Amino acid sequence: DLKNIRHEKRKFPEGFLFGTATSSYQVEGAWNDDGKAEGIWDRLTHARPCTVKNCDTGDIAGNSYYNYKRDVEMMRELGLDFYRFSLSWPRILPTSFSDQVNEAGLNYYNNLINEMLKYNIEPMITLYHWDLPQKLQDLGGWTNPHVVDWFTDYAKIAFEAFGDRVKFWFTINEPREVCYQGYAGASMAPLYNMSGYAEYLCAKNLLVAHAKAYHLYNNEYRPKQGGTIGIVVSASWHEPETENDIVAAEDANQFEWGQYAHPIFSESGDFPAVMKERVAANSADQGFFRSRLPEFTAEEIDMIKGSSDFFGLNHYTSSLIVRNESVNGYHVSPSYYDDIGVIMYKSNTWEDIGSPWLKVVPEGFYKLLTKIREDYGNPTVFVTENGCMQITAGLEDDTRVSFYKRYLEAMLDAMDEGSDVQVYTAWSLMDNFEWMQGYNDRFGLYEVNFSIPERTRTARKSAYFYKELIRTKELDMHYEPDMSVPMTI
Ligand code: GBH
Repeated sequence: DLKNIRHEKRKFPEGFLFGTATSSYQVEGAWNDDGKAEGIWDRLTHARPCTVKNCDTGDIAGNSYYNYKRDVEMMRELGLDFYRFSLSWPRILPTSFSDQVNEAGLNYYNNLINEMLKYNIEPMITLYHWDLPQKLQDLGGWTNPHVVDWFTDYAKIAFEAFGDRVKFWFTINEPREVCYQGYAGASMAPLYNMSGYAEYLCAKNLLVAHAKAYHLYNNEYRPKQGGTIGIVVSASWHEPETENDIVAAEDANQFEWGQYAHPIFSESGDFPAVMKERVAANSADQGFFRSRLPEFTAEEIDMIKGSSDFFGLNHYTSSLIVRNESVNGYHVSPSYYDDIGVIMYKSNTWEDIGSPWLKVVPEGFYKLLTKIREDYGNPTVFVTENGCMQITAGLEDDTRVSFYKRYLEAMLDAMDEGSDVQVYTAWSLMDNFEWMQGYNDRFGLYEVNFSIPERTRTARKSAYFYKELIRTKELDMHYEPDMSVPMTI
């Protein structure tokens, strides 16, 4: 599968950082221990259990709340420079608001952070990776503009508690998934299913909340704590089906991730022009008095512009794009996809690893990094997630080793042409609760045995590969991990 190898071995630049990532709801478990409040994923998995594959829940997950020492041991085995994890808002703020802080929750994160620092592993914290307190959801969650205050109060508590030791902060993981999947679609908590409205309200509030938290850190904490902070955008590459679909593919890029990147990283700020035009035109045709896309004020545009020290990028796969203006009723109207006016699908020439959405398309990663460099003045990029799943259990994950080799090669190609990528993060350190796919889709460098209380973790072949990559700071396309050697620190 490693056709057309252009380089046998390639060095990473001096100072390049390698890590892995997880998120709180996906690994912690202990869903109501020690004063943790209910989050939107607790509610979804308990109240509508079988919307998730196999009726799985994150009640116990990998039990990292109790297994954090083993987790840090795995980081040491791999030789990670850093570990990116997220804080559970409902674990830290039992009332959702700033009046009470759960000491036990703070202790858990302090223990994890201190254990990592003992071994020189840099903690990187995501403030929000999808587990909103249920009480805030009852108030409308990200569609309520007051979420801006709720989020910045929570961020302040986190900067105060951990900022003396934590120098890398991510405000929000994947706004597109939060807003589209959670509020427009019914594929993530809270399953709002209000496409055409709710995702746009969410997008505006989320960007303002992010920017307020950024400026809070920048003004009050950076001077004394000296860290760096930004947002994490999920971006797929959108490839035109034919020459005729080049504009359509660009529209898809602008809606799907430009919606969040353009307000922050472009010169002009604000939502992308094409998005404002298309939603306004459709809204007028549909008889609305105003665009379904809310406007930012001039001050908001200014505040959001530049509010990220780096471009945090989660990238997995690509889609093919073909123009479809819905004249034949392909999309419900009004809806987000009706507003974009495209159909997205997967090329049958792309490598299939058993997932409907994740096809292996390394050249899409190269094209995406190139576009980010060209469109936004070559921002520093932190690749905050990249990886692939396996559907069946097992340690010999050759497909994943090949995935990593080829995506890393594509990333190095973009870096050779000037992309300023400084950080790479494998998703994930270990198997975890893969949202609507439950424990079916496994992304771990370490396998987790979910059928025994210990939740034992075992290194896969890809863990051996990643360890060697980090040890040598070199991508060797021919490296074949030897799993007969025990994994040690
Ligand atoms: C990331 O999202 C998340 O940050 C992380 O928590 C997650 O575990 C990881 O990816 C792996 O999925 O089934 O056709 O509706 C990645 C972006 C986009 C991936 C939507 C799942 C579902 C497509 N996600 N996609 S579909």
